[in-house]
Amino acid sequence: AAGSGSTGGGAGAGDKALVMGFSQVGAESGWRTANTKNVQDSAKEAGVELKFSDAQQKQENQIKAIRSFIQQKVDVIAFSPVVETGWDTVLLEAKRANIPVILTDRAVDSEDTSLYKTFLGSDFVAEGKKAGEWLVKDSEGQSAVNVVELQGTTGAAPAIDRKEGFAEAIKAAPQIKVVASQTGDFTRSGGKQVMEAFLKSNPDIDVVYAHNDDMGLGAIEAIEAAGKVPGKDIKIITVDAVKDGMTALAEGKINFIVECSPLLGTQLMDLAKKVVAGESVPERVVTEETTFTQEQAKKALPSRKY
Ligand code: GZL
Repeated sequence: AAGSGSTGGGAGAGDKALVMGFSQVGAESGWRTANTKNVQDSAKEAGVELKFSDAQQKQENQIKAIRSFIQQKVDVIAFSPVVETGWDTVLLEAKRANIPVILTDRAVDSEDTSLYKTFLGSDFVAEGKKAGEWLVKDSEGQSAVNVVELQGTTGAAPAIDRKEGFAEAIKAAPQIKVVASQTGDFTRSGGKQVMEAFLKSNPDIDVVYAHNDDMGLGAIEAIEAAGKVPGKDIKIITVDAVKDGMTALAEGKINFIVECSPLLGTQLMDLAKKVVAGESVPERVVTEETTFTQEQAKKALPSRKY
């Protein structure tokens, strides 16, 4: 639910704990809740006082939260922008208040890059490319491969870029066609509802490309309700590699997952301390991530942290 709270802090007598205002997208997916937990745990470990706000996937709530952090004169603001556009005004207000801003997870399309100090997160185009490249290999020798795409939140950087990367990669195999593409808003219920509609309007679907595990898991429910076998009658490719997705992959209901790490907290706290101390930081810090086949998921599951 929406709300804000404070955790961490108390870096010891004398030196004041760094205060961070963090505006989170929401709690729409397993990735997001893992990311929230990691940011909160990392703040505690780093002795950072965290003022946390959940925007329930609404941009106006994020803008309100950032304005509130400015009023509270926090030392640094970090946020994951739910969509790419519409941030310049509030980021200018933070700049005028001399409060540095760090982008984490998702990006903004502001021309003026002086509005934030750095971007910490994944290369979403690369993630889409990895998904497409796997399908190109898997489709060798097939005459026609019909794909339906479950897009993430409309206007969100991961949705825009994962679509772009996938489309780029599948150009290598003209027999692969995206016959339908619609947003499921990164949620399980959204993925299920859109997949139900796709199944009604497209008789022969071969593959689902879902921009996150949660929509892929929703699609599995719709595919099974239609009497088809997910992973066999209709193959599924997703992005994230959270526990529920990796479990479905190990069971063969999903065929391939591109990892997107939510564990950004430690790097975020380090960057925040450097930025507040006036040290220079890279303008972009990209996270390390890999991909998983069914066999790799079976091996990796026991040691996964989220
Ligand atoms: C990606 C992140 C996306 C995840 C989804 O970094 O922004 O948002 O892929 C989440 O699961 O909802």
